[in-house]
Amino acid sequence: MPKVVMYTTNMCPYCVRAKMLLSHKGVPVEELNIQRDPALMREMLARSQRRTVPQIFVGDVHVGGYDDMAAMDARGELDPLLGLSDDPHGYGADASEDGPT
Ligand SMILES: N[C@@H](CCC(=O)N[C@@H](CS)C(=O)NCC(=O)O)C(=O)O
Repeated sequence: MPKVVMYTTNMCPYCVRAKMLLSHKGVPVEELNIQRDPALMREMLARSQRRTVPQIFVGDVHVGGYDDMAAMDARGELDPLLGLSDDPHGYGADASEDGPT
């Protein structure tokens, strides 16, 4: 499973929601709190080109904020990125049932 890094601040409802989503999937998150760390904030800006928190990275892939991650999850794209599934649309079981025509 690739490392998941999340830039956060102390009072951040979107960060809480993002951490809950990943926690429900059993994914460990390295949290980098930028609140009192200007160097870390510059790092987040440089890596994401965004100023809001959270900013989430799965390995080297910039997922974005909570909304971006939730949308990826709804499209079935998050689990494969996290290494939890390699069948993003869940076609595997149905496809084998259909068989060749
Ligand atoms: N759509 C973004 C919203 C993120 C957001 O608004 N975060 C707040 C903290 S919870 C923030 O960074 N506010 C500061 C700002 O908007 O400059 C997401 O889902 O991550």
